[in-house]
Amino acid sequence: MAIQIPAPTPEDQFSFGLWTVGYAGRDPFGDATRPAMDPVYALEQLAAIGAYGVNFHDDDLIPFGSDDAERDAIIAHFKQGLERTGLAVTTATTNLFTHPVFKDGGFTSNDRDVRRFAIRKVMRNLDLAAELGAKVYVCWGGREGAESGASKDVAAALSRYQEAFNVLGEYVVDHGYDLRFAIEPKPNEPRGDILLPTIGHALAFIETLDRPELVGLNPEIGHEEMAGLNAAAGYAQALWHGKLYHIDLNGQNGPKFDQDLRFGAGNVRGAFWVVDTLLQGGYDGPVHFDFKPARTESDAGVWVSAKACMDNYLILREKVKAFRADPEVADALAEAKVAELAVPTLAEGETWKELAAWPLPDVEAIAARGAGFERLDQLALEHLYGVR
Ligand SMILES: [Mn+2]
Repeated sequence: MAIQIPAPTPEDQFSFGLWTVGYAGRDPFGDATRPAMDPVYALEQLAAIGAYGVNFHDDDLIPFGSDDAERDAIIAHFKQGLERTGLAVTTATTNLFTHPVFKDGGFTSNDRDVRRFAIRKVMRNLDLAAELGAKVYVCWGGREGAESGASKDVAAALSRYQEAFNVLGEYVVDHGYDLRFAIEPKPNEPRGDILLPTIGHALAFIETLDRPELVGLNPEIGHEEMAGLNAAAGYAQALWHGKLYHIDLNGQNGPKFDQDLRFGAGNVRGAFWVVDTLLQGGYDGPVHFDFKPARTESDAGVWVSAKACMDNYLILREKVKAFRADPEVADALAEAKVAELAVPTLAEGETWKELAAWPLPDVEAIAARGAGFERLDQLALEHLYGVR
């Protein structure tokens, strides 16, 4: 039952970070297996495979330590590439993790000079992000954390994290930039334990900020699964809070190192439910793939795996739509009382007093009812396996 894979369209808003396709294959145990990639070459190849947009860390585009003349020349060259390829800059972010100065973090380093430098570095790239039309500014605090107990006062670190977002929120408002921040949670790696490790930690933190409306989430499938969490459920909660400002789709096989597999590889079943959650929840932002092409691959393999991210999303979207349109699924959903969960537990005007007076039903008879969830789930699997 082969399905026709749709071609990507601009409405799909598929985007890739320069650091994704540009990953040269360096890992903690081995050197780069591919040469450094020119950002403008990345734009050309992304346009050729049908991508809509591109993202970058400041240092992906402008090498750390470049002087103003070098910076201006790089930006001019990049803008020409954008114009030639028609790619949009959907998102930008800051590298607060590679340079040794950030070895104890950026916003939450114990060293105050580092914290001041980190905020300055973000402010400078916010200017470029706004100039290039980005609407979301991702903040992944990979170095914000610790390996040992006494070295990091977590409460103080959270206060400094809060301070950084308050200062940056003021910066964006004062400059009139149409930009919102998206925090990307991750449990560990590179730090032993990272601050704001899950969607839930980040959601609670955001509500403490001066401008909580300016800050949402950029959940990554792999990061949620590294923590043993259900990524689709996390996306659903972020949507429920109105905080799903951006998404990082990729693949992961359970709690282990951050694999950053192409989207759709790894936990396939989880990927199906992520796509379903995004469609059901009406997510309408960029669909960003934060993956690393395997270091076994040549340049040709990089573009095979990048295109596969989009293809796998489009394949899963077709399968999710077919699942949702299947009359047998509608019947199974009804049997499983899925819609009943949307009915408030108390009737309109009812209070605990009416509930206390409610004549109890036959609890044993209710307990004996089957939920019908297995039938519903098997229908989803049959769509996923391609036999329906
Ligand atoms: Mn990752």
